[in-house]
Amino acid sequence: MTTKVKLEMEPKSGEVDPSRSALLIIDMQRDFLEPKGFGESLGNDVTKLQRAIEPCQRALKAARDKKMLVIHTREGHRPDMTDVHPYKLNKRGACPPVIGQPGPNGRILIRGEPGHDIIPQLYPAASEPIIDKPGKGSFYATDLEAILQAQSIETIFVCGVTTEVCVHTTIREGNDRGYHCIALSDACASYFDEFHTVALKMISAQGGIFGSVSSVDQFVKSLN
Ligand code: TIU
Repeated sequence: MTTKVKLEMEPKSGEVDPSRSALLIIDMQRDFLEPKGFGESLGNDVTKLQRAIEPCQRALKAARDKKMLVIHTREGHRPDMTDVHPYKLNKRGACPPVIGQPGPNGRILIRGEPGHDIIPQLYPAASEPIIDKPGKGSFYATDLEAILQAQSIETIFVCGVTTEVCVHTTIREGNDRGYHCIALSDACASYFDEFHTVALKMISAQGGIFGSVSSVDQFVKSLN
């Protein structure tokens, strides 16, 4: 038997089944949130992303308390970099190559390096799957869909960074695969304030063209 709960969300509030829901925490990695990592090397102010940490912690606690499936993702590449395509590596010369360069947290965006790992504040429990992804979307070249199908998931609560890049790409991919993707607005963050705002609007516009938008408070309230 399923027990659905009410959730306030845009564009239309409704019911979700926590037992068929997952919390997906996107790329809360040191390389995006701490100085001298990937994000800062691209010219960004990493403190803007740190705003999502506390809301993500609250969402994570609520999901863990409810025994909801929690999945973490990390963007990154093999140490030999054979899975980095030329466009991603140097963007046709638009900026110097960053991936694989040495930094204080190891080689940037390379699996196994300290900077590639998830920040301590949101560190995955041993039982929580971690998806290592080479791209922006969490479905591309990963086994995320196999996990969601095996666990009978129909709704994905999405948080993490950055709103308009990896969060958005993942929500678009999830929507096309038939999942109801719900962004938790305050638990997402961008290096660009205006992109964060517009990216969230784009999800719920047109009757929820890509999914829905809710907040951590509403998520926690729905689970209590
Ligand atoms: N640069 C940027 O905004 N984001 C990324 O490169 N990856 C993610 O969003 N995780």
